[in-house]
Amino acid sequence: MRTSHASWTVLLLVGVAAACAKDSAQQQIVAPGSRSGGAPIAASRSANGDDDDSGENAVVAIRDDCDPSDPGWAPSGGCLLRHGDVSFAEFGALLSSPLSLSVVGHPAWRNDPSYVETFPGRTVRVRNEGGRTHTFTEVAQFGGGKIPNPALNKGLVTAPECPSSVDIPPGGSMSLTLAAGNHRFQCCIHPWMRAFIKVGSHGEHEDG
Ligand SMILES: [Cu+2]
Repeated sequence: MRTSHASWTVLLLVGVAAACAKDSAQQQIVAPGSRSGGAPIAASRSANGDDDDSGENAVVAIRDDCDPSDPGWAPSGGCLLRHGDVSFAEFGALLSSPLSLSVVGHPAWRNDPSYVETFPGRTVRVRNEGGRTHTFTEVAQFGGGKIPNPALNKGLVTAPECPSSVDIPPGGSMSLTLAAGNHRFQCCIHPWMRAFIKVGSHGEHEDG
């Protein structure tokens, strides 16, 4: 157990090193259950009850709602939630709509919040609170993911950042320190899971 955990961490660090080489963002991914990756998300958010203006770091939760009692999830990694209400069949049915040319995706698979405003020097903490593996990958433009399943990527061109994206397993987390500007993130497995992080250039909100 110790060995597999250690090797998993090394794998992540290699991936992070590769990602850092080409991104302006600094990121650090923490394996599930490790000391620095545990509790702190809820705690940091509720520490003084304020929002971004307080000087606190921002938090994004990656969420899904897979039903762990549904064996349909097993062939693709299972569902590690304790409680969840979405069957594999329902997930599949929500991938598309007859009224859309591109993938729609189940709305329970999402980043929460999907729009964050923060400031340079503050950390954005991202944690996979779902029961499935996800990625939180910075892309120049939103696009398709890395899984060779047409249903997951219908109508989308693969984002070039996705093939080398780093998986975040359930319970895993990462920290981002972003330069000023706008940053697009998406899941490279479920490409409708998007987030937009706006890093202002000043220490406080401007008018307007
Ligand atoms: Cu995902």
